[in-house]
Amino acid sequence: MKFVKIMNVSFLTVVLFIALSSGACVDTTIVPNSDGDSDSDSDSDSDSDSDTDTDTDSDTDSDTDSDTDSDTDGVCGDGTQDSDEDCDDMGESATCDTDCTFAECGDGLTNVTALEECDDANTDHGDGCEDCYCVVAQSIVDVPFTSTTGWLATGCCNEANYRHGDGTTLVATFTDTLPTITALSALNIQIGIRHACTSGTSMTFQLNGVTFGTWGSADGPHCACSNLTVATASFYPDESGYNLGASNTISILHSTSTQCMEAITTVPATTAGTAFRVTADYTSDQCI
Ligand SMILES: [Ca+2]
Ligand SMILES: [Ca+2]
Ligand SMILES: [Ca+2]
Ligand SMILES: [Ca+2]
Repeated sequence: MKFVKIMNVSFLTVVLFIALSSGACVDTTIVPNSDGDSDSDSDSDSDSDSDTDTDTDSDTDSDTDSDTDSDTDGVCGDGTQDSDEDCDDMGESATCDTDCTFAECGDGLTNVTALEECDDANTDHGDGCEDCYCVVAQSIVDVPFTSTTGWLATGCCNEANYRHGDGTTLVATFTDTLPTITALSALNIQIGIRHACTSGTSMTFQLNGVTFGTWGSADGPHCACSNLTVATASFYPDESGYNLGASNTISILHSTSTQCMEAITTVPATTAGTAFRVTADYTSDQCI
């Protein structure tokens, strides 16, 4: 057999040599085949391979992870940690929340077993809930004389900054600035009082129309132009009448007198011109 193959190759080689050396015309023009491209295969793309590779990787791997486990789509609270749960302790635990997420401060879910008193979903301080502990925060609003109407600054007893006393009502308005996510727990309104002159005269203080305190001639400094005493009257009005985060009105109803009458002045230890200091204690509404 080897001898036959050798003979056949030698014979073809001789024939080809004779043809070339004899000047026979060899047509080298590429003739398009019927598929329209210029290669010599019979498919219709223009590359020259004929997809004869021996790729045998026809997805015959043994992947069997097609959800054949016993996952029941995560029922939180069944005691089994499913694939979509951080944990599942069949309720609240020191490390797991009732929604089957880890217990973390700041996730908005108060987990008392994890010693969280509150969780307002932020890391802010001064809003009543800090690091998941309830903290009474305090807001101080100084209400200046400039926001009032009807004040008199001169006249009898003008050593007081402002005075009145003719039976009219003086009004001061201010807007509370407390965070809206909080709840008011206590309210104190301080007023600097210089005079409550003449026996029987008095001032009646109202918050949004509700009386929260009075100050009369028997309560403190009296009408004497040389009397420089200033008293700080502190009142604790019912906080339910306070407009959290909104406008509030403090009114002073004066009694009538023909003499030097009532006067208020700057609240001691505050910025000059502060007619009222409103101190509000508040805490997270989650702590109420
Ligand atoms: Ca579960
Ligand atoms: Ca959580
Ligand atoms: Ca939490
Ligand atoms: Ca906070």
